[in-house]
Amino acid sequence: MSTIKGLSKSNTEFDGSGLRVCIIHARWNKTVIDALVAGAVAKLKERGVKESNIVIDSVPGSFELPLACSKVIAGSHVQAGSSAGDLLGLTFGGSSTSLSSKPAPGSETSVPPPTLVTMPNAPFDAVIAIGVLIKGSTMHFEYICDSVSHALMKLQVDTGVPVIFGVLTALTDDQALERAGLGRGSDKGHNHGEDWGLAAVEMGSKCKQWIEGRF
Ligand code: RBF
Repeated sequence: MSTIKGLSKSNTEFDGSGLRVCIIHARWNKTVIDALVAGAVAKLKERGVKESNIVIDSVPGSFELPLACSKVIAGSHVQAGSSAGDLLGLTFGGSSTSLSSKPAPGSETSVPPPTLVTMPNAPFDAVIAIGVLIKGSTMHFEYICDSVSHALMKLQVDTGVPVIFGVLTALTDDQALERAGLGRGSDKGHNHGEDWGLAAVEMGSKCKQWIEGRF
């Protein structure tokens, strides 16, 4: 049966080429997280956001997302104001892969050296918070869902920086998989990470316009 639910397409294709976006994701439920992050990145790039202007970092779980988003928003403003950074053209830790300064113990990946990029020091125009909460047998799910969603909303209203709500709150593993386009049945579902990438470009562009009094 068809449904009336869901996101309708915008009439405008927003241009992300002048935007800088940060993705912060939790590491719980990694299979689903990886697909959602990939979906978000694909749509950011499709809308023209440069790879060097996509910063990605992780936190342990969804409960850590609001604080992390708050700190990266603040840090990007500090970075934007830092004249040394301006002169050197330093990135916020590399480019579109990681903010982390050290490779994980035992990992062979090292953080690339600072590189010259087009827009290295601009404050983030949008932040995407990605987490996957799957209901268990205790009350953790309810507490984390409630506090994280409220904190992320408060953060975007307080800072004026769009914080995209990329937190899946699923009752079962299958619900989570389907919302990342990984469904185990014939219907694979839809990758909501793609919607979050598009939402970041739309909200980042619109907020830039609105703040200048252009409507
Ligand atoms: N974090 C998630 O991102 N998704 C989860 O489904 C999730 N479930 C949790 C269940 C329990 C019982 C606990 C203790 C933590 C869970 N967390 C989950 C981690 C949580 O977001 C946070 O990282 C930790 O509580 C440390 O602050």
